Amino acid sequence: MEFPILDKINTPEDIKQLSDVQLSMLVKEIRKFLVLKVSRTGGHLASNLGVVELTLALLLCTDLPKDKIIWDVGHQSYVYKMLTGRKDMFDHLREYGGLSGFPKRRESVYDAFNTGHSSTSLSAALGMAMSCQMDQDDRAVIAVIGDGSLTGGLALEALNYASRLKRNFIIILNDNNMSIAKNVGGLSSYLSGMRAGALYNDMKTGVAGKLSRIPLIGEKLIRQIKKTKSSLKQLILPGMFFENIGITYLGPFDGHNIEAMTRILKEARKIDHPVVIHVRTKKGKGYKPAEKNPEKFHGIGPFDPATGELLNSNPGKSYTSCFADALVKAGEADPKIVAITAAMPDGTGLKKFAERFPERFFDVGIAEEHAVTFAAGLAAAGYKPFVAIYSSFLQRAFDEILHDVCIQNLPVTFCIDRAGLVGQDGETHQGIFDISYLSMIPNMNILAPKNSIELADAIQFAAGFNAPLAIRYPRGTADDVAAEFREPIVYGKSEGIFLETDVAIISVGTMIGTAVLVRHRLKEKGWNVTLVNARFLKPFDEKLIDDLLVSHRYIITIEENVISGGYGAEVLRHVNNVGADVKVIPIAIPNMYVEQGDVSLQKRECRIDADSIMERLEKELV
Ligand SMILES: Cc1ncc(C[n+]2csc(CCOP(=O)(O)OP(=O)(O)O)c2C)c(N)n1
Repeated sequence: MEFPILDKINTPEDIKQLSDVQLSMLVKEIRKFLVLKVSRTGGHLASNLGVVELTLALLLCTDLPKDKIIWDVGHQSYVYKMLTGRKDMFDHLREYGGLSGFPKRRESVYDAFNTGHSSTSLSAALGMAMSCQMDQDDRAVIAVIGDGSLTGGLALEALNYASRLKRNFIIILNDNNMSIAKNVGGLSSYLSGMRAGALYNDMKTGVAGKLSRIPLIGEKLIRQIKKTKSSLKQLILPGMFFENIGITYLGPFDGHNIEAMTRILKEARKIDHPVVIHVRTKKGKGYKPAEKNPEKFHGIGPFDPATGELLNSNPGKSYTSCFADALVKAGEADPKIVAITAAMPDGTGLKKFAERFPERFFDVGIAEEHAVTFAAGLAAAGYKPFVAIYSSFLQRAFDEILHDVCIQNLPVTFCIDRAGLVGQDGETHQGIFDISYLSMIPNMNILAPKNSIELADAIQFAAGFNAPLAIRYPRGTADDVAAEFREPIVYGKSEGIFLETDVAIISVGTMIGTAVLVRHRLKEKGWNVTLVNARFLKPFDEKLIDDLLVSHRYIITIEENVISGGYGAEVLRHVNNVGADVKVIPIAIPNMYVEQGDVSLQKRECRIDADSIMERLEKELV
């Protein structure tokens, strides 16, 4: 495929040399390029298709890399990357060692701040703008945030603080009425209200202009209306919310009109305090399948660009889907069961629960902290909340778990999807810290099912359990390794699978597949090998360890979590406490951020795959 104009763009300066005609040709080429490349590698397509013109307008109006542009979440930064010298890296988008799917300071001087989790851009950009204020540096600082990400508490905290800044600071509110799914909540309705109206500036100048021409009372009327807290004022001054908290509001504008956006960006640069430019865009713009189904194309695997059909459309049942079915079943048996998602009804599988029990399902927006304390409130009032959040996003809600759920010992179940290594989204999205950050919290209980059958059993167990409980399970296709072993779940008890002597392997959750393989290889080398499914990581089954200490010389723990604060560390602590002469070999992820790539590569890099474990055991078992 030919990209005659795009091929010549190596820096943002090259864009500034283009004629209007060339610019509109470039827009088309960028969309073609995006669809072509993402169809091969997978990635965040719909959001990028929606910001093509917006990105071009930003590049036309800034002096990069001196000026700073911060992309919220950063999943929509592909166009920006493409136009800032990285288009040749798109064949390796999200691959190990390749182009990151999110902004990365170490990747390019054009990336001002690393992102990946939502709603951070305003705080980070405000910090940069404040530093410019202190240094009397006049560079532009611009944050681009979606209407979904604006529902996050951190973004609202930053908005509250913005008026403290006494210099220019531009917030582009990229409003497509979507988070991953349809956006939710009062703020979203507020934006919709503005979206439905005529373009603000026309209206403002139109109405105010007409009123001011009324002799004697015209100006007074305008002042009066500006003071009135009525819906009329909202009609005339959309963006009142922003204006009232000290941020000038401009918009809404058509985010697909480069000329209009460059004009308003230049105007906005002249304002000596924070300003929000509200632009309307269409998620998936220019590619029919994505326009029709922006949720599917938010983050997508490789697909056929001609039809939009996924290439690997039958990967088998996922853990997410097993969880979803089990929760619907539990919900049928107990009307007090409610389900909560933070803007990910599809990703967490809760869509099924929502369809079956719409009145017992809550999508709270990208608001993990609120989701957890909201669940605590429901639990305190007698309901049985299941909060489904990805492991890495739940990091946000640490204090809410500790302070609002666990101190009161409330029966909230945390369904932690994407626990373990997640692949292409890389270091910001790895679910490798949850065992550590949860197991330190008193009253928290943690269950790691070994396969999808046990995951369903765990959900059933949770339905009858009356305290905080976290159930962790990974991304991807459900595994039924060791399906023939299905001991009923007993609180705080591990599950013995093969009971022998000498060497004991204790496997955590779905690392059972690796553990079975390692056991097999050790047995081939003549070792007697016990295999245990840890199942409950908290409370920790001390009795099991004490029993193993009697007849084993080695205890190997295998988990997909960082070593610090993990299950193996707990076993080590216990063995040290009882003073047994048994060597503990904890196999876990080193304390590091694991980069993007295939999960199997990541496992090798972390040395938690069967081959690496065997290499280590050959040295350690004597
Ligand atoms: C803390 C956190 N929770 C959830 C996500 C998953 N997530 C990635 S993008 C996204 C939607 C963002 O919506 P919006 O900001 O409107 O951007 P759009 O994709 O619509 O352009 C969500 C929920 C995340 N990245 N970070």
